[in-house]
Amino acid sequence: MGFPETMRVRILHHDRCFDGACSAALFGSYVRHSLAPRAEIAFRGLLHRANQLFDERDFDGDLNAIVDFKYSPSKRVSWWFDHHQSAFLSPEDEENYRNDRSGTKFFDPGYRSCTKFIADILSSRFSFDCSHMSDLIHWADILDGAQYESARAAIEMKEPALQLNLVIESADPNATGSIIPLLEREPLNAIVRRPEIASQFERLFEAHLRTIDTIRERTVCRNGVVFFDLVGTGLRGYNKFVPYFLHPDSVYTVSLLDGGFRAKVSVGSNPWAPQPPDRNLAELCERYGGGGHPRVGAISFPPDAFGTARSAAMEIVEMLSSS
Ligand SMILES: [Mn+2]
Repeated sequence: MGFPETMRVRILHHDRCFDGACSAALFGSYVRHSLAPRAEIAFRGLLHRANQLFDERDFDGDLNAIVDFKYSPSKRVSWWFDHHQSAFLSPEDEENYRNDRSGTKFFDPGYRSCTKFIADILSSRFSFDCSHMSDLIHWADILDGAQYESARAAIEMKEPALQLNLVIESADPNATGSIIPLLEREPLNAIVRRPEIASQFERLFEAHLRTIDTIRERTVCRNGVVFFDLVGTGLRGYNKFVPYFLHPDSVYTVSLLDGGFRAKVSVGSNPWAPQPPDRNLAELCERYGGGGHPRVGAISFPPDAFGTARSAAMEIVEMLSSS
């Protein structure tokens, strides 16, 4: 393909997400090796929020790609990959995607990870050999698909991929841009041994252990549904498997927290539940303007709308308790 030598490629990815970072690294590798070898590549993280998700000015590359995040009908976006069930902000966006004939926009909610989805598309349709990133593809599929052997393994974080996941999930918005290029060049165990990553992990892991105690103190578990409210604790997030480590017999978790730029209700299900969860959590969250996957979803409310968020959380607890 004939692109100018000074071409700029902007890759927008789900921020603070291991699968989003791996998806960006894999697509970046394709750009560098096949699509536009001389292009200058820049990454930008995208987060779910209560108001507008996209700003047209974010699409400032000569070529713009979105990976592991919602669809944008913008004419400036030429590549898109997503596997979230709630990929479309509106029926109009979905219609726009269905009518797209570019051949470079892809959606399959059947995939556990967007990284694996991109790898399969790039190898089958664009003859791109993804084997140099097979370890990353493997781990993105395990992490995004919650395929750990146990809740204990998930929270002990002995594997390098789990350690890097903690660093990425806790990063400041748009701060993973320095980690993504490493994902293509270095094995995961080398990345987590880098002093700047290792020191972040140590600090975050200490905080993670304290978070387990905070959640333990604030948790109510009734009819298989775990609920906790972290507003006022200063916690901006938590490892989503902590509730199942604390309550192995639970089926669902509903939580409320102050995410800074949003009041966030998270709804999850226990991958190791004694009886498999049967409620579609993406659909449940969509009723409140949120979304996600069948097994895990979230709703973003405006930053100070804790009352509204708490009411929604309690309604969801009731619905899940009676199922
Ligand atoms: Mn994903």
